[in-house]
Amino acid sequence: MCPYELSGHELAASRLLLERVPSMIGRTELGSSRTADFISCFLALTACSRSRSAEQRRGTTEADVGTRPRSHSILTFSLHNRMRSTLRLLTPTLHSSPIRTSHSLPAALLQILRPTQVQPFTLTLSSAPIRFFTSTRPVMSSNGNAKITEGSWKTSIDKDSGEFKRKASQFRDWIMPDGSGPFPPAAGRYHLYVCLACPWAHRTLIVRALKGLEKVISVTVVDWHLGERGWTFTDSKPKCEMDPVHGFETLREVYENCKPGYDGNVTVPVLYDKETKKIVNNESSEIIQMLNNAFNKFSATPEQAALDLYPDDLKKDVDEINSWVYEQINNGVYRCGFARSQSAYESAFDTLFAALDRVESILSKQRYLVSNERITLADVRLFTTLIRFDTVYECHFKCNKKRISQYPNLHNYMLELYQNPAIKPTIDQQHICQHYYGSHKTINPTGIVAKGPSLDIFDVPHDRDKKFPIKQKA
Ligand SMILES: N[C@@H](CCC(=O)N[C@@H](CS)C(=O)NCC(=O)O)C(=O)O
Repeated sequence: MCPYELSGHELAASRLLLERVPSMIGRTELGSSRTADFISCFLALTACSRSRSAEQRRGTTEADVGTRPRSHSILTFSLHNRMRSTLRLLTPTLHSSPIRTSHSLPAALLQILRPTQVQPFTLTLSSAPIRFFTSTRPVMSSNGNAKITEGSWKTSIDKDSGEFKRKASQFRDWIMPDGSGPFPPAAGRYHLYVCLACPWAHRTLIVRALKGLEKVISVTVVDWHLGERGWTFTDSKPKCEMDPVHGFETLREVYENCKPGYDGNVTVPVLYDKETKKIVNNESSEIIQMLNNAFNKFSATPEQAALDLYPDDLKKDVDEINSWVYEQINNGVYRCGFARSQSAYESAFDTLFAALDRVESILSKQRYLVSNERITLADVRLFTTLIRFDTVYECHFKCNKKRISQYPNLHNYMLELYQNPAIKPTIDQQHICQHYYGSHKTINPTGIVAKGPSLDIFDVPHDRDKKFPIKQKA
């Protein structure tokens, strides 16, 4: 045990490294627990420069990082062998980084980790328990895994600015198209837990339908009401059912059954493996990539198998569009709705409507977001926000500068996607309205559900085929 101050050099290196986390997460070479691997590497890097001699002595990378005497925070971790090879690969980053200022831990950790949306409990590694202690009380889960239950990590609202900050998902395993890894593609093995109101879960239902995987991946729809117990199962509301896999009453139990002591957010969608009884992934942006390319041999038709919503030649453009559409539109409506200060709300509002103008401009020149010919994951991701906009976000989240129906191209684009025979059945207005107006008591204390128009208003002809006819391949 040799606690020490994290130096400016180490912090700067860590920050540099973490800036690269979002782009690294999508890559396969870091193994199945990519986020965990990466964060472990970050921690290792911060510690390694000081503990190299200890490493040599013990034959393992093991270090204690902390600040004293002010916060008495001690971070203890061990690194298993798989991490060590990655670490070696990344070590040059540490040495080439500039020296900046010194911070105290955990404030420094928060500062570094928060912009990347990586939560501290992503540190959890089954074979390498990580412990985190604070000066006030040790925080340990029952299985010895790391978690931080104090401070701003627990809340989605920034205390100073009143801004809403979405937390990162924690289950990030992958179903590989080639069958490698612990979760090979298979028909009937995987299950989706979704809420029909949730735009993130909706993405997964749309891709499942477009790819013809309805008979391959089963689905359970949770109760639209998000109450004190989180997501619950019911069989007394349309399209909902009790948990068919375990018979649990709440989704939290599914998380806890998979990871005892889990105390993070219990969110939908969840991609679940009925065979190993593990949550594979709870991050919609990754689940849709898996549905897009891992299950092609099980698609209902050859056309659906061939459909690629994230083709190699467009990947870069899809990623680029997603990066700002996510932050400014998908999450932007939530940043308006959940803001706790006028300035946070107005800033999110201005950003949102500037981004909608930007999308409108793109769609005035081509049929879909990244291509005139092909729908991609970028369209799926934008659509789930658009379809909720005029009926929920405008009123409930105060996104009321303009309606989508006032943007000619965006509106017609939305109509086209809405009328797609695979997409239409995935939309449920009752679930959408009941959930938002009924569940967010801080925004709508009466729980009165705005009656609004029915979705029939979207059953009018759109102009996209006339405006941007798709050239048939010879
Ligand atoms: N990053 C996640 C976000 C999922 C998410 O936040 N889902 C919301 C429903 S719209 C949820 O389950 N919230 C429950 C909670 O926060 O307690 C994803 O895209 O999968």
